[in-house]
Parts: sequence; structure tokens; C-alpha cells
Amino acid sequence: MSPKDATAATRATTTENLASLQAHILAEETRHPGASGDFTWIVSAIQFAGKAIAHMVRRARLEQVLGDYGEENVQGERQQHMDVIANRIINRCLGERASIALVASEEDETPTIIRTGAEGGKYCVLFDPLDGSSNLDFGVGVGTIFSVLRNDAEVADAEQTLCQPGSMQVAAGYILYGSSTVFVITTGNGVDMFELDPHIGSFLLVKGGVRVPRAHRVYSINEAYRDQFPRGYQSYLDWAHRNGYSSRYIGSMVADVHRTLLQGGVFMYPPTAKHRDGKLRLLYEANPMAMVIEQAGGLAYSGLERTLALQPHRLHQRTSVLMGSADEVEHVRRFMPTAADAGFEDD
Ligand code: P6P
Repeated sequence: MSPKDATAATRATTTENLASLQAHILAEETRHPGASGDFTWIVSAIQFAGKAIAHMVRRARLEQVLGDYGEENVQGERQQHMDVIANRIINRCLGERASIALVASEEDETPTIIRTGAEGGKYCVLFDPLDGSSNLDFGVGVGTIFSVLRNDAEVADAEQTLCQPGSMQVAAGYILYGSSTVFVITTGNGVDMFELDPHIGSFLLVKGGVRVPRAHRVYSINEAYRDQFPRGYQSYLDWAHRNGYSSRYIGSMVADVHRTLLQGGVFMYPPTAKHRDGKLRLLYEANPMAMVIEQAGGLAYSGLERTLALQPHRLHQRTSVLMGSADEVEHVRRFMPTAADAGFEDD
């Protein structure tokens, strides 16, 4: 190595910022003069849960906790052992954190009330503890999805407090347990990506200001349901087949959306015969992912409507999902001039 290269290498190791998630969020906090640190403490609890779940995911087969737990969740889906374990870990990590009013999970029928607004409950945290868990048996990437809302102390009913449009989220993101453990978060000021260094037990900043590429000829959809999709999606697929697109579908939303975030393309889960409103849940899957994608410069729709603008009515309600690169989402939307094309009744 020449002296010049050696100097450059030394400089990189001395000046390259080694930023942990904790330090990054604290630095973000200073951007908000009135910040009390409560929100930082919540993100700290989520990242701690992510580390604990990552550990269990990596040891699941050795600990013999793969496979079916033997019960159904509120969605009527077979719970996996790891769904129950991840749910317990998150609830314990968030549990008594000051400033949390409500927590709500895909695995629990009703929200858990931790404290009222009058008792200091400022935030609500919603999550899918282990999305795509049925893929764990085969080593496929799975993930935790989280959404943070402000508590509305004026609303007495816990579920109705949570039924806020996605545009009201103060933070959203996910933790992907894949070939590495990736933490992606937005607090409304762009998207940042962290990787867990298991040797030091910290999430380290690997990419600040993540941007979705504006275009990329890849679509991600379960084409087995093609004949059930609304006609607009079928017409788009016919167009994509004629225009050199590739198909990539993992069947784990966090993995499919993470690839779309970094590489571009479009991820879709349209209405089907079994799921007339779409399969994915609005409050703790579509909304957090839509916030990440939009904050990274992409677009996110549910039918003809912007996902983040939808007014939720029930905690576990489902929605169709169309999100990704701005140009690719617009290509799909060109095939949906009417609500019926997108699978919704014409007004
Ligand atoms: P399908 C996993 O079960 C999940 O909730 C998402 O992670 C994923 O995108 C979708 O369902 C896959 O559904 O019907 O294609 O198997």
C-alpha cells in the first residue's frame, strides 16, 4: 500500500463516523427543542426487542421453537411458536416504558392499555411482532414492523385512539432478520438504515437518507392469484410481461419491501377472492411501510387512495397494497382509471 493509500485508509478509520442507532436518535432528538427524551426511550426499547428477537430467530431450530404453536390468532391464522415468543419479547421491552399509553399487536385481539394520557401516556406503539414467520422453517427473511402514534387522551376508546390515518405516525420502520439484522426507521425526516453488529451488540448506521430508485423493472406479487386480481392489476401484469420486467416474490412483506426500498420496483398485494380488501393489515403493516417508502421518495397506494390518507375504523382491518418506486407505481396506476379497475366499487 502506498503512503498515500495508507494515509487515506487511516483517515477513514479515524474520521468515518461510527454512529449507533442510540446516538443517531439522540442526535435527532436535539433537532426538536421541546423533546423530552421519551420518544428516544421508546425507540431504544424497540431496538432492544429487535436484538432479543434476532437472537431467538437465529437459534429457533436449535431451541426447537419452529413451527406451529397450535393456536389461531385474532386473524384466524395458525400462530407460529416464534410469533408468540416475539410478541412476548416486544410487550415486555415496551411494557413499563414511561410515556407509552397503548401497545397493539397483530397477535392480540385488543390493545393493551399501559397508562392514560393523564398518567403520562404520550405515545401508542403498534407492531407485527414477526411478519412472515411461517417462512422461518425455510430460513427466509422475516421481520418486525412497528408504528408509533401520539396518544389522543381525548379519545376514551383504546381501539379508536389507534385508528389514526398513517400520516399521523411520528415514527415507523421495521427490523429484518435476514442474512444480517437490519433496522430501518423514519421519524418523518428521511429514512435511515442500521445493521446489527453482533460482536458489540449495537445497530450501526450503514446508510443515512435512503432513497428508493425512481424506476426498476421488477414487480413483486403472488401471481398464483392472478385470475382473482381486479382487472387493472391483470392488465398491468400483461403490460409488464411485454416490457421486459422481472418478477421477485419472497412471500415475506418485510423482505419484499426492503428489497424494493433498496433496489426499486413495485410491491403489490391486491384484493383477492379470499381477501376482498387485500390481505395486509393497514395499521401495523401497510401504514408503517408506506411511511418508509414515501419518506424515501417512493409512492404507496391502497386502490386509488394514498395509503397514509386512509381513515382506519378497526384495529385489525386489512387493505390492498401498492408501493415502491414512483415511476413503477405510476405505471400500475395507469391501468386503474376507475375504482372498479383497482377492485373497489365504483362510487
Ligand atoms: P401470500 C406473510 O404471511 C404475509 O402476511 C406477508 O408477510 C406477505 O407479504 C404475505 O402475507 C404473503 O401472502 O398469500 O402471498 O402467501
